[in-house]
Amino acid sequence: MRRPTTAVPLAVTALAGAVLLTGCGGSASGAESGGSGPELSVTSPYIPEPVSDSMAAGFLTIENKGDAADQLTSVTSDAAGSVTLHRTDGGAMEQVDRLTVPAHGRLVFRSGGNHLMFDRLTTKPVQGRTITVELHFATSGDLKVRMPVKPATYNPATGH
Ligand SMILES: [Cu+2]
Repeated sequence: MRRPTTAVPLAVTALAGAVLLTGCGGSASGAESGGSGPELSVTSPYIPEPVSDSMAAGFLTIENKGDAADQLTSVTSDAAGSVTLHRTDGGAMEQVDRLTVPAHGRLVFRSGGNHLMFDRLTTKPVQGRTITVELHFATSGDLKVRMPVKPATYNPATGH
């Protein structure tokens, strides 16, 4: 759990601000033209069996076929005391309050990038089990996702 240096988050914040402004302009014009709003679906959820008894990471892809962006604002699960959103920037990981699912785009969680972080596990994710999480979105509301526990070395690209 490395914390980024002070210089990194400042640069990241500036960058994220620029992206956000562009995103706002896009969704505003989408609303004016009577867009359909976000249409979310989840693919390839999984949790690699963790070494730790208390912590685990989770990965999935959230697709948005709609005309408006949405924001993943929090995640909850009966299997963990807390689930937080993390992103990885320049090799350092940081917790974030929310992540954007762009219109006609996707938000990808993958090893070495964005991930869900399960803390204070109440159910140990053992291979073959399924952990249920609830994703909370700013616009779309709640989405329940069943995340299968895969081997620690699982690679979603190969399915092994
Ligand atoms: Cu993390």
